[in-house]
Amino acid sequence: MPRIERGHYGGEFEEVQSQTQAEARSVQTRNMNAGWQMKQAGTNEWVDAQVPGTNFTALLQAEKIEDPFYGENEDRLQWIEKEDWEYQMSFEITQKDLINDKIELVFDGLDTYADVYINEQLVLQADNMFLKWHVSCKNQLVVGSNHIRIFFHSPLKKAEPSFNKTGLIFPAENDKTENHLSVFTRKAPYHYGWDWGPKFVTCGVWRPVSLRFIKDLIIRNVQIHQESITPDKAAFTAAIAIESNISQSCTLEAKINGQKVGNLEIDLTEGINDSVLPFDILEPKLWWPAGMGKQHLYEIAFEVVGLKTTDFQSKRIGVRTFEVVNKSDEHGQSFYFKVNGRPFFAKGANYIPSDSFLDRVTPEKHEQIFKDSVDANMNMLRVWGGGIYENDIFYDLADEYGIVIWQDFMFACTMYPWDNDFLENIEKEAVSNIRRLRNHACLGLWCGNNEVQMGWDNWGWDKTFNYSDKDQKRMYKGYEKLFHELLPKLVKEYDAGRFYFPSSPISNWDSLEKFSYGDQHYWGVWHGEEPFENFKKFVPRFMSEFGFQAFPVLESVKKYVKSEDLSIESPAMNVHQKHPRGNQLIKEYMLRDYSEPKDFESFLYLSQVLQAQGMTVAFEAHRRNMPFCMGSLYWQLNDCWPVASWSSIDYYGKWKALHYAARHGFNNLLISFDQSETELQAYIVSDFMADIEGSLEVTVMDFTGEKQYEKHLNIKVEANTSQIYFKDQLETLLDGKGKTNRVLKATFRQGNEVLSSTLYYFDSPKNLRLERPEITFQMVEKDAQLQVTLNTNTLVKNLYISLDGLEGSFSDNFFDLLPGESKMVTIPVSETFDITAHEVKILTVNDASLSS
Ligand code: BMA
Repeated sequence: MPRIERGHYGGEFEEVQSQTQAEARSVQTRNMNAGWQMKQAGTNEWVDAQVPGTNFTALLQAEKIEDPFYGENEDRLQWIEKEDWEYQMSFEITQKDLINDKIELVFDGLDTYADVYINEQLVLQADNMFLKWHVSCKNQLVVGSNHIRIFFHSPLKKAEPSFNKTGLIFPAENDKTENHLSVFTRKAPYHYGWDWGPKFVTCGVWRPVSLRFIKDLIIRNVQIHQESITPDKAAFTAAIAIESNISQSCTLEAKINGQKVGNLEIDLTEGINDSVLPFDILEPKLWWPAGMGKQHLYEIAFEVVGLKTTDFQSKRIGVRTFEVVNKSDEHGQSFYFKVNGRPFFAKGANYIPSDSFLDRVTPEKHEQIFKDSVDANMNMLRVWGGGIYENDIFYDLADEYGIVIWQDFMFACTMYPWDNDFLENIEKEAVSNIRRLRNHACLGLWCGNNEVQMGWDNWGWDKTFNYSDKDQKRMYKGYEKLFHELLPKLVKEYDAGRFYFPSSPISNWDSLEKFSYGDQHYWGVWHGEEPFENFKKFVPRFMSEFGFQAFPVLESVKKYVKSEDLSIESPAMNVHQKHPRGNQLIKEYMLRDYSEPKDFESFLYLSQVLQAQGMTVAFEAHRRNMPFCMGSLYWQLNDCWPVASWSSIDYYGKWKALHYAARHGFNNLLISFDQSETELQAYIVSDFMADIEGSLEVTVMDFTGEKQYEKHLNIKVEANTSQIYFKDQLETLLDGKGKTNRVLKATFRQGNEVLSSTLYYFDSPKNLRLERPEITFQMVEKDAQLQVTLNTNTLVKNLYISLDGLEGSFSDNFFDLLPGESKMVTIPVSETFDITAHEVKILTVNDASLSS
């Protein structure tokens, strides 16, 4: 598969590799990311500044501030958002450069209110972090040294006049600024604080900068539209906008692997020239989401030929059909995805930006997100509306890894202003981002916002903020204008055929009837304090959010607080717990299912075991109920800083117990149990594309490993279904013996290969008679892998193994270990790895509580 050349951001110019000689190119791009400096406005102390970057990261690198994520530093750094900041850099321009017809300064992103001066002449006043800016600047440039200065206004100060004019405090309850100023500024909402995120309201040149020299013409835009697919042929059209400085005839060509697949004669005139170029891919190979097939991608090169100079753009596309089926049916209203005509169950999570300081999210960090997603058998991520429209590379990776992207527009949990200037700004933002993302194979849908309609209907904003009837009417009219009129109109115009809906979820989680319609965020567990068991009752047509918090493990916590702060309620730990009832809820739920943990480390560990246990109930309930329910996206995949949160991967990239549980719960073949008063039933849920014949083995044993029940069944598991394949009476299974020291193991094999295996307990973990185990292990280093083989004399629940100072990814962790079955865990290690230098630590539920 062709992989594109990656820069830090993967912006447009970096993906362009002309097939023509450089001299003949009409467009030359010069990287302008080096040599920047930054200072606080009104001072004279310049420091070197990385671009892409932010004021915070520049200050940190210059050692002007301490690590914002450490201890209680967040509070100490709040002054930064109130100040203005200036960036500057100098560059050379030659006589030859000035021969070009046009020269543009291109900012892939400015955060956010930025006045840009070239040689002290104002050329741009930016006001939207999500926009890319092209500034025509030939007239401002001189031969020799040139200077760019950017004045970044404090986003808070800049929003104040809008607030004063409106006279309304908008209901942005996650925004920790005094008057919820975030709503007036088109900047990542999570920068103002969230219930998992710190408040760092940044400024800076957050995406790459370049200078673009244009001779005769430039391809401004390419939109590829798939017209039809048959096994013989996929037919496309490419709508191409060329900006020309000349009037001349030429040819537009489309090529795949150097082979011409389409061409069009065009008569260029000065200005924008729109053309539609049809092209075909013969015997197309389809693109599938992960787990369903391969991710075939075609790189198409569009080139203008027949002129003195040329321009070139390449786009990578997948051949596939996509449909979101959101229609009335016998239950209510469906909500599911179909790819290449096949309905599929969406498995995945909600993605938030991977850092508060976005320049730190490297291509490697992005790639790790996708590796971790695919390793956990996911096929979908939701880019949630309180973050950012991600970098190009994010969507490139989603294409490559087969992760379907549910894309929110960046609006979350509040109403918004509705004045014309604001709406015009949003229109530019939406058009720019729709254009940028629409050719990606991974793009599944557009959603207007996160939880705005739900909040408006249910969260009592009218009372909390004392809105008059008139204000309420105005506010909601503004809402309708933006989410029911403007955004759907733009999606239709710029990305025709892609599904759009105004707000996720479709309704609130307060009554069961609503679960028959569309997508849901079920927060009865956690916010509503309902038991995990309620995940079985509140099964929607598509679950786009549900979650439960856990702490990072001790090795991670030690990275962000001092040793004297290692207790749950220490001030530093509290800075890193943003949910007001977070600790209390974790403790409450924990004591429902586990005995009190014996110390801080056991508490952290048990919080993860608890989170994984609760979420497993949900994963299985959702999947057992397919095709009624067709999606399970949990809240949330990742963190933007080290914190107690709903994430399954902590800020440092360490998988929590939940991520291992997601891998199991999202396996293409899942064995899942449902217990009534007297009977136990085993469902097998298959997301496979074909039926599978194999054997199901069910055994029940006590915690010393002694078997008392055994059954083998030869079965055919039907593709893309959830069905019951086994049931038996509890009495028979337990053989009249106690349920507190018995475990059932079910394994599905195709030939000798184990496709799925599950353990089932007949009682809550708290009631299980777990003994203090004797665990033995052997370690061997082989082929740059450390292999740890573990054994036990009695059943061990949720064994967590760590090796002091070893950061690598463990092939498994937090697993149950049965006596008589050894388990090997592998960890990649370097050549110089020294086995003796790392102390092994093992935590278990058996040992974690005060009573054990
Ligand atoms: C959902 C999300 C976020 C929030 C999470 C946990 O509502 O959309 O706003 O962080 O719940 O409270």
